[in-house]
Amino acid sequence: MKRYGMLIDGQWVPARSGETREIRDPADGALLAKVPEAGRVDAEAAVDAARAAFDAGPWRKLTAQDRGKLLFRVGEGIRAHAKRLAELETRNCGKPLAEAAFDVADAADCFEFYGGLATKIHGETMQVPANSLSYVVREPVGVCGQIIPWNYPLLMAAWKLSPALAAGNTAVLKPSELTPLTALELGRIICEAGIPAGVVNIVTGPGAGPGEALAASPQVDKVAFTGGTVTGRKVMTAASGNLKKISLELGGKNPNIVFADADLECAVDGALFGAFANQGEVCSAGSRLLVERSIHARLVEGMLKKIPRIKLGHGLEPGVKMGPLVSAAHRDKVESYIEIGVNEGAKLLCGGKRPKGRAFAKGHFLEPAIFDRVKPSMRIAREEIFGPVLAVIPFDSEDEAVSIANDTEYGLAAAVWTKDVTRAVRVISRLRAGITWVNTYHPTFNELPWGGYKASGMGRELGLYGIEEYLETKQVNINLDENPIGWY
Ligand code: TXE
Repeated sequence: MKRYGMLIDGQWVPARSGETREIRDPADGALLAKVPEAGRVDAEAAVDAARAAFDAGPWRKLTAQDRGKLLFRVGEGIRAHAKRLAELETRNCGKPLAEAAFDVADAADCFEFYGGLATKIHGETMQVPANSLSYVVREPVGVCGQIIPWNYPLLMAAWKLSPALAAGNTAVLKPSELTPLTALELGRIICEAGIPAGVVNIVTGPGAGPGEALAASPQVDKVAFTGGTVTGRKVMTAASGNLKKISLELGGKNPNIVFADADLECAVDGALFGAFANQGEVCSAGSRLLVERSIHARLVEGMLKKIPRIKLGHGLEPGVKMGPLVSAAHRDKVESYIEIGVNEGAKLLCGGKRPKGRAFAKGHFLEPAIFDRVKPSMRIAREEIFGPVLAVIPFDSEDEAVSIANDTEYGLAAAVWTKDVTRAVRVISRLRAGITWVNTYHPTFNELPWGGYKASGMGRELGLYGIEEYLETKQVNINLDENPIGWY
């Protein structure tokens, strides 16, 4: 069991209250670490440090090239500790080791992507109807409050910190209270890379208190949040106090649409992976499987044949494809949806139960569930469950598929499976979602914008679009007339 401090102004400190939180392995309940349980005052101290580092520290004087080099060093540091970080991620949030290892490499890539981008931030010169040299410069927004969830703890920290730092901001990162460990390890790597004190602060604690303080603080210029839609609304309301800039990445109820002409084997794989990767605890999970009626029976049969291959267990065990859910409370929530689905009249084809046996006794495991005969009006087809529960909805025509797909408050991701490229392009253009795939599900690239339409959030992360969220735009007008204006 390790004791962690949190990172404020370059120091590893306890909570002012002295309180700590136990961090446990969701697969077996083992005590992994104790971390400070920050309160509002700790978050405020971290904001003060980030404010001072932005307003008066050496950070703002660094060249973009130097900032870029520091980010590359962070990427290298992540790679140097990749194995340990992946194991820690698996222990803390439950995901299988292969998935954690992928996330760790992706986090390093993300720092490198934005390390490269630091030197490509530029403005432009404008012709204006006056004798003026007029140009536009891009500047950092300032102090960024960054609140992240528990499903991709290290990767979300990378998605938030790397564009903010590339753009020259300072940050206070608040990991989920359930999964702070890899973010704290990242803090260590960031310090070792030579990023000055106060530029990155990491506050561990719950939403109530430190999370709220970050969202509301008048000293914070921008808040970036990834999490549930209900919390996103609260963050947005709190952020309105000083009208801080805001970006939100929220939930989804994403349609994965399979047409009859799709390659069936690929579609079966894509449907399962879309729904059950990372235990289904993914905002972009393909949790609604829309299937053309003529292949419905064959697709379902194909999935049921493969479901036993999704081996449950501790994510560190070889061959395990699905770990536990993140917490007992979250499993309760997901189980309540199994009950809701059954009561609504959907047909539970498999899963939805706690697996039996000693290996599972102390973990928050749940067998992957597939519901058939789901109606678009049912709650299991409308609400984000955020667990291994797939709702299968048959359709008869392309128009009907599009209409069901778009009939949701969300608009994060969507996919289409078909061999007809014209249809693929046509359907994708009609889907109201920010992230779309054809004949695949889930690949995510640091180069491309990530974010949703409608209640799935606002703003975009990643790629060139992602850094925009961390930049202000300033116009500069240099008068080239030498005479007084003579207005009066
Ligand atoms: O998330 P929260 P929870 C969805 C998913 C899940 C549901 C609830 O459907 O079942 O949200 O999960 C911090 N002010 N997603 O409760 O509350 C909190 O400490 C400021 C989708 O775990 O959104 C954590 O750091 N911050 C999702 C972060 O917000 C607050 C990922 C996320 O927690 C706060 C996770 C407040 N008032 C859940 N309250 C995705 N989009 O990927 C909490 N927090």
